[in-house]
Formats: sequence, structure tokens, C-alpha cells
Amino acid sequence: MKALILGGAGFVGHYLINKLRSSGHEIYATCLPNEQIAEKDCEILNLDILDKSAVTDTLTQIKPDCIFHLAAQSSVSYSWKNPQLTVDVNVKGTLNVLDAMREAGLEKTRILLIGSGEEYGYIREGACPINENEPLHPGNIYAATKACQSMIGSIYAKAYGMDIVMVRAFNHIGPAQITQFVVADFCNQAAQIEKGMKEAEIRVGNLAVKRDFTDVRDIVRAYELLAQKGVSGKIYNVGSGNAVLIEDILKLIISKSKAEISVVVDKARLRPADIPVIEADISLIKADTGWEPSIPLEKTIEDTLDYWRNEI
Ligand code: A2R
Repeated sequence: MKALILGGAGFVGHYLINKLRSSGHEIYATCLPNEQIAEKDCEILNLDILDKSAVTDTLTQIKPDCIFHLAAQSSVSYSWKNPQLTVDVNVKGTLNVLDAMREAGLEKTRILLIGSGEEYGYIREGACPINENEPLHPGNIYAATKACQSMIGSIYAKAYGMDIVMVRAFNHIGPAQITQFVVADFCNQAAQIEKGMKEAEIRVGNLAVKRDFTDVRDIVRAYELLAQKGVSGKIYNVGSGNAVLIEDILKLIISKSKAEISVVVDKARLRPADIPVIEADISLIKADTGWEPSIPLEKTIEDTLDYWRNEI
């Protein structure tokens, strides 16, 4: 398969390139002009998805068999600071990609639109683990843009017969994730404390929420399977199916650390609004592809801590 990864320089892009390469696929990956993709054995192109004619040119030139659309403004906290850019990239950018596919005659090419478990937002009581048919009540700007992306994907699949598979990925974690995300942030702080580079306290935001964490290496395996076996027009949750308190994750990180660490609440890390629990029902992806997560949380935390120990 000739695979095109849009947004290949990001956290997931790195793992997806490696996964698809190990499966023997031919890979093209795009990144913004100011970004770099370290992987060899794949064709790298510069592309800003806000430049629609450039997207059309890229698709016409490559004619991929499958597109993985990862390009996004992917941070919830940054979406509060820059809602305009978040809407531009995540909504207009996705429309550019879908319209460019039509212009390039690629309606029958499969595309995975990567959305988020955040789309469900304020989940009604008793709805967790949440399945794909639940109504969406996004609670932040990022979530609203991803909900919009999945709605546009459903509309284009129906209206134009396009081969679109939509994904709602719940929190994914692992080595090399940037520290805007909670687990990477805590592991980075713990590693700095171990090296005596910082006072022995981890600064935290809201610890009382529960999220559904999956190792990024399991996530990209799910994307490959969805590219092969997902049903066009369907939306799939990708997650662990098991929500964990952020506080328990922090305790796990501290228990794996070699230093004595205390915890301090930092008001700057609290968000304007937080959803209390998000947990995925993953029965649909299991039924259609056979996928389920295989890497335990403890192993992901150990690997992420090791990554930061080597990195700093
Ligand atoms: O924001 P940057 O400079 O880190 O670049 C991100 C890139 N990106 C774009 N690519 C093309 N055209 C744009 N206008 C544009 N704006 C941003 O997409 C970044 O390199 C990549 C997305 O990667 P990450 O931010 O690391 O997200 P991650 O964790 O790999 O998630 C992949 C997908 C995203 O759609 C998430 O919203 C979803 O999975 O959870």
C-alpha cells in the first residue's frame, strides 16, 4: 500500500511511520516547513493543509492508496489560547484535504480522519464507557473542532460516496510526547528531580479527573488495522476502555521514580473547564478489526520515564 501521512512530524506520526514501514508499506509523510521528520525510508514533503492548492498538488502527485490525516492543532490547553488557529487547522484544514481529494479524483481512496474522545465532552451519567452513538457535548475548543471534523467526514462519506473512516482516539501517551500533555509533563518533571535539576516537587493541575490512556504504539496499530478493515462511513473509538484517575497516574510515576517527590497544585495548570470522566467503549473496533490494546499502563509509564531520563 502507498500510504500518505499528513502531519507526520507529530507524536503519533513518528510511531505510525515506523509501524507502517515495518509492515512493508511505501510511505509518504508531510510536515510543516519549520518541522522535521527524522525517519529514513520514507518520502518527506512540506505541506501546510491551510494551503488548499498545495494539498491538491500533493495528492495529485502521490495518488496514495490510503491517507492518514493526523495534521492538527492537537492541544486542548493551546486551543483556549488560540481558538482561531485551532478552528482554521482542524476544521478548514480538514475540509481542504477532503475537497482536494475530490479535485484529485481520489474519492475512492481511503482516508482516516483522526478525531478525539474529547468530542463526547460532558458525558451524561451512566453513559461511560461511551460508545460511538452517544451525542456529542464538546467542552472545549479543540473538542468542538474535532466533533466538527467527524460531522464533516460523515457528510462527505454519504454525499460523495467517499471512503472515509473516522477515529475518536482517546488520550494516547508514550515516549517522545511533548510536555503539554499530562503524562509527559509529570515524567519530565520526575526525571529532572532525579537528576537534581529541579526542587523535589511535581507541579500539577486538576488531579481529580479520569481519562482513558492508551500507549501510542497500540494506537498506531489500531490505525493500520482500521485502514485495512474499518468500514467506510463509520466512526471508531480507539482507547483502552478503562479510565484512570490522573492522581493514580501521578502516584504510579512517583512510585517508579528514584527520588522523594512531593506534589504541589499549580493554578496556572488548571483549565477553564474540565470533563470529570472520559472512558471509551471499544467494542466496535474490536468487532470490526480484532484490535485491542496490549501494552499495560505500567510499561508505558516506565518507557516514558526512561525516555525523559535519557532526554534531559
Ligand atoms: O503544531 P505543530 O507545529 O506541532 O505541527 C503539527 C502539525 N500541524 C500541521 N500540519 C499541516 N498543516 C497545518 N496547518 C498544521 N498545523 C499543525 O500536525 C504537528 O506536527 C502535527 C500533529 O501532530 P501532534 O500535534 O504531535 O499531534 P499527535 O499527538 O501526533 O496527534 C495526531 C492526531 C491529531 O489530529 C490529534 O488531534 C489526534 O491525533 O488526537
